[in-house]
Amino acid sequence: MSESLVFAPSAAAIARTRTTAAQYEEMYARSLSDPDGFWKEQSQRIDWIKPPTRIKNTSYTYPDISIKWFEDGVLNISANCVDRHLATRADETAIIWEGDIPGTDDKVTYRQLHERLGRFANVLKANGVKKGDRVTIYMPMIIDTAVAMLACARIGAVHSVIFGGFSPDSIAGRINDCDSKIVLTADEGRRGGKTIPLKKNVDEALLKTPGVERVIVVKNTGNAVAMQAGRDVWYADEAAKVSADCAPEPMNAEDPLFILYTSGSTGKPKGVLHTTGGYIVWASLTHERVFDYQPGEIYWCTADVGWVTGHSYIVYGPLANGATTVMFEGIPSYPDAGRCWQVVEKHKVNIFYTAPTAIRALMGAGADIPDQYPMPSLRLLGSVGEPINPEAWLWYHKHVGKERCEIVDTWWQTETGGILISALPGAIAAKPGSATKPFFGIKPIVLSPEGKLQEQTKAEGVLCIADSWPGQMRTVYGDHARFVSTYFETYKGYYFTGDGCRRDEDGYYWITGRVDDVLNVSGHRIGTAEVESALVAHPKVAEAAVVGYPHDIKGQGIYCYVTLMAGEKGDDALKTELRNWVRKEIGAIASPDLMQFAPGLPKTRSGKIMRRILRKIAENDYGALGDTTTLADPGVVTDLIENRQNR
Ligand code: 6R9
Repeated sequence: MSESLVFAPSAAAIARTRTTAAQYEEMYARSLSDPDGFWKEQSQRIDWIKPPTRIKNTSYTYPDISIKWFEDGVLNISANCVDRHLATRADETAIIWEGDIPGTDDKVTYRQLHERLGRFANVLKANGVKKGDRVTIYMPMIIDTAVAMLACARIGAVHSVIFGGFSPDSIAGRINDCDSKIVLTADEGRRGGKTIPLKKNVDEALLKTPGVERVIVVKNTGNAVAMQAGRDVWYADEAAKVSADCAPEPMNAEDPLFILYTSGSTGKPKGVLHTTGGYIVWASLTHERVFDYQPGEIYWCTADVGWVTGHSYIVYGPLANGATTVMFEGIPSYPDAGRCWQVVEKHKVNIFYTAPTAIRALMGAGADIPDQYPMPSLRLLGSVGEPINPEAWLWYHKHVGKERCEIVDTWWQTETGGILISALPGAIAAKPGSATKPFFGIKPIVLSPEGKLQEQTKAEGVLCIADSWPGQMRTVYGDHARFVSTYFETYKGYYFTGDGCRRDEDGYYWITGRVDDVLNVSGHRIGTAEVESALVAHPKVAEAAVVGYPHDIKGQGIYCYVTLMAGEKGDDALKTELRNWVRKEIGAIASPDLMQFAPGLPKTRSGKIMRRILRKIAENDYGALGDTTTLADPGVVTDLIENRQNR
C-alpha cells in the first residue's frame, strides 16, 4: 500500500535547508568522482592542529584491507567539540540534561563543559591513564558521562562505553578483551523509576578481571555503595585535587578514539574500533546535513550513550557542531507515555531523533496522548535502529510531527560510525519505510546472495558498500583477521553490511533487515550465537538454537529452542530459570521472549541445524517449511510444530 506514498519536502524545509536537491545531486556526484578533493574540502570543518595533506588511502582488496583517512592530520576531538566554541558561544548551552524523575534537570554551557572535561582529564592522568590506554565507562545517562568520554579524548585515551543494561559477565568480557585497567562508573543509575546498581555490577564483574587497578566512582543517586580500599575512589575526591586546566593532546587522525562492542553472527561481541579524524568529520557533517542543524536549535536524540547512536549523535556530532544536545536519563514510557512530548515542550526541542520500537510502543498507548501536545517547536523527526514500518512512520508524521515536520529515516551501523543512507530535509522526498538515498561518498550496491552485482536500478539482494568513507570502523580491536573475514570475505572487494535491501525504480533503498544471524530486538543488536552459548552454559541444557520472530513492539522477539539434558523436566519453572540465566549471562536486553523445549532439533545429515525451518516455525508459518527431505530425522519437525509457542 504505502510504497507508492511519497512525501515531497515542505516549502518550509526547502526554504531553510543547507542542502537543496540540486546541491545534493552535485555534491553526491563529486564525492564519488573526486573523493580526495571533496573530503579535503569537507575536512576543513574541523580545527586541525596540522591539517591533513593526504586524504584517502584505503584498500578493499581482499585480504589486504586497509583504511586510512586524513592520515597525516593532527587534531584533538575534545578541542573540536568544546574549546573552539568558546570564542563564539561560551555561554550557550551545550548539554541539557533531563532526569528520569520528572522535574529534575540540569544544563552545562560550553564554558562549563570545558572546565568539567579539563578537570576530569586531569583526574584520569592523576590516576595513571596515558595516551592509548583503554578506559571502560559504565555510567548512566548523566552529563558526567559525556564529560568522561570527552576527557578520554582530551588525553588520547581510548574509551569503551558499556550500556548500563549489560550484566557483570558481559562487562567483564569487554574489560578483558581490551585489557582496560581503569573503570569509570557511578554509584547507581536511574531509568524508568528504577535504580540500576552500576557499582555493584562493576564489583561483580571485577571478580573476573585481573587487570583492573582503579575504579573511579561518580556520585549520582547518593545511595551507599561498597568501596574497595586501594582500588576504588570517588570522583569528587579526586577532582578536588586537580586543576581544570588540561591541554588537549595532539592526536594523529588515525589514532584510536573509541571501542564499542557489538554483536555479530558468530562468537563473542567484537570491539569495533573508530579512529579520530575521519570519525569526527563524518559525525559532524552527517549531523549537520541530515538534521539540517542550524545554530541555536535544540536537538534531542533519545538513544543511550552506551550505543553508537549516543556516541555519534548525542555527544560527538552535535558538540562538534556547537549544538545544544539533550541527554535524557529516562525512558519514553515513564512515568507515562506522554513523557517525550512533555520534554519536547519543556525544552522547546526542534529536532527529535528516536527508534521505531519507541514509536510503536507509544503508538500502542494511543494517539490521544501526543495529540494533547501541540509541540510548536518541533521541525524535524528522525528514526534509527531498525526498519520503520510505514504504519509507524505515518503515525509519527501525523501525531508527533502534526503533518508539518519532515522525517528522516537514517540507516547506519556501529561499524559505519555515522549515517550512510538517509533523506536530507528539504532535498530528498521521503517514502515511508525507505531510508531513501545515500549520503555523500557512499555508493551502496546490491548483490544477489551468490554475489552477483545487480546493475539495474530496481533490484533486491544483500547490501554492500563499494568503497570506504571517513567514518568507517578501522578494525576489530585486537583481531584484524576477524574484521577482514566478517566484512570483506563473503563479497570480495566490498564492505558487506549484513543487511538485505531492495532498491526501487527511483533508486531508493528499503532495508529489509539482517541477512545474518543477528537479531534486532528493540533496535538492539543481539547475536543468536551469544544467546545460544549462554543457554548451553546452563547445566540442564544440552543444546539450543535461537531465532527471531516478528514482534509488534520490539520488531523482533527472541525465540529459543532448548534441548534439555536427559532426565531434565521442561516446565514453566525451568523456563523462568533459563530466562533469568540469560539475563545474568548477557543482560536484560537478551531476555528470551518465547522458549520451546525440543527433544530434538532439525539437522542435516552432516549435523548442521536447519535454522530456516526453526525460523519458519517461530514465525508460525510452518505451512511453508520448504524441503525437509535432507533432514536426518524429519520426525522432529512434527513435534516442533505441535509444541510451537507463537500462535
Ligand atoms: C545505528 C545502529 C545496525 C543495524 C543495521 C540494520 C539496523 C539501523 C536502520 C536499520 C533499517 C534503519 N538498522 N538503522 N534498519 N532502517 N533506519 O542502529 O547501529 O546497533 O550497530 O545496528 O540496525 O539492520 O545493520 P547498530
